[in-house]
Amino acid sequence: MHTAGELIVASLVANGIDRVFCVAGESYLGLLDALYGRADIDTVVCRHEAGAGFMALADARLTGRPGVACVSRGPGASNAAVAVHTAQQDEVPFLLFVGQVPVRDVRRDAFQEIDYRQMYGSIAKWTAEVTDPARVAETVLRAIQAATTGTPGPVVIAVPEDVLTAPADAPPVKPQAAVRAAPAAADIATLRGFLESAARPLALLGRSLDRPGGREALRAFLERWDLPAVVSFRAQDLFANAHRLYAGDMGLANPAEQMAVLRRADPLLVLGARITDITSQGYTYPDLVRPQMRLVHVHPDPSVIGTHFAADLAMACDPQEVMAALGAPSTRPPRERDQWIEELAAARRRIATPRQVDVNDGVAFEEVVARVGANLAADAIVTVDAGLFGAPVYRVIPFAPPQRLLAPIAGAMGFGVPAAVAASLRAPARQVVCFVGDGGFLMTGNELAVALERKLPLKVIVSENRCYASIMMQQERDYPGRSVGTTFANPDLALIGRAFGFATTCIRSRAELDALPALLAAPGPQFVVVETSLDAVRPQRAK
Ligand SMILES: Cc1ncc(C[n+]2csc(CCOP(=O)(O)OP(=O)(O)O)c2C)c(N)n1
Repeated sequence: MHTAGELIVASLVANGIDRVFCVAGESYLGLLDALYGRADIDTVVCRHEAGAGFMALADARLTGRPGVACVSRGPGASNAAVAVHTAQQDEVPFLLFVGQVPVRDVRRDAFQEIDYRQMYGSIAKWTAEVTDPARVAETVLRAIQAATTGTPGPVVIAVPEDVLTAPADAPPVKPQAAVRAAPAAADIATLRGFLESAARPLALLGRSLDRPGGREALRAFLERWDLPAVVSFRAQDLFANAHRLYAGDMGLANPAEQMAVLRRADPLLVLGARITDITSQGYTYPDLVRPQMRLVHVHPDPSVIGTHFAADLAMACDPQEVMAALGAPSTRPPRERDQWIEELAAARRRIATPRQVDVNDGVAFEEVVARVGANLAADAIVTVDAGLFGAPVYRVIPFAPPQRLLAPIAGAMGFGVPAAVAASLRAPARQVVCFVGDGGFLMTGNELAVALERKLPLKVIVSENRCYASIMMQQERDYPGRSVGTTFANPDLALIGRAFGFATTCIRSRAELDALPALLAAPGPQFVVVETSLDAVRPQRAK
């Protein structure tokens, strides 16, 4: 006979989960105890529940399995909320286990009690509270299923402390077969017709392709069909950015000239992407609600098709199955296709070419990014926090699989460092580089303690400008001369890096950028503080 806590852990292990991220709490001692002495699951002790959650998300993106975090009730669960929201917007399978007050006290407003179904109601895919040990197995099965199917996302499982220690007489939950809907033959025939005759087709690639084998299948498919593609928001690592068919990304605000070209696409084949706010340029691309071109929307989750944009062909099925079913074209593409591909590439080249800006107040961070991008290992993992420093990462680094980009689609500050720690833990032999601003670094930089403890060789590049530049630049544009609430004083960041066991370098001038290739190639952990120019990103200057 085992306890419910032991049943949960055994079920996670049976489903391939080999790592959990946690901050301890008295409300889930029974779950912690079930992790005791297990060699098949690694318990990573984090310093803040946001960090634990972000680490679980990064781990999930690298493994394709749900990321798992365990946190305490009330305060712990509140700290973890940012990761739940990020998992929802980023489409990441995430299981958050929360210790709950004892069953007898549930809904009494007991010490640190929260009704998680209300708290997480609009940001989790599913929230469960298991008050009966006999229903633990069923809940874990449904939680994994909900987190991983359709549009993957976060599931919160609250378990009262006395349920965790109660006997639970059920075998561990075994993995469920994957749900993969195949396309209808008639839809494939229609889509073949669209693509074979199209002079200006365009694919828009999304996160459903971010899975083992997805990138390889995608590249082969695009090449077979001579089909140019843009990637959805922050999904640059789906397809080689230097490829002739890569037409760029849907970013925070694509230039009007590029959008004018993209607007002439026909058909637009949305492959495994949700057409979200940023990907659709604020619901303006394609035209709302009746797109100007033929729209084909392929997504495993029927609920994301036709939510804002009416599709001419709606295929609620697996995008990889669609690529396989399409096979190869039976005719050569129309003659105009080459010219279209060149037009798309030219529009992107204008944005992606790194610029040199002469400034006197530090280093233009774009030059740091360009130098790092040119010196990344072929299988590097790049993590990015939210902030203005990150903008060039998406424009000028030519990502190519198996390189990975882990950046929060939800735009959550604090993601970068924990994501890098989790990535380095998962793949210690790969080069892991984290770009983070001084604002974001002081939110979750404390998770470098895990890097210290586990001797992780990650490279952290902090952009220091002593302000929330992303917001301050908008203030300067909209409220000239009235900056408030956006500047701050910093502690000695290099000293912080050293305190966490990192070799530390400060870069204050363009000439000092020459140190970067060796720092990136160094075997151990490196912490680089860049004195970042604000003049280089001020609104009146060329962006
Ligand atoms: C958790 C969170 N809080 C606030 C914001 C709003 N926000 C977006 S970018 C930004 C500034 C980031 O500052 P920093 O990390 O120093 O980078 P910089 O913009 O200066 O390059 C802020 C406050 C956010 N996205 N996430």
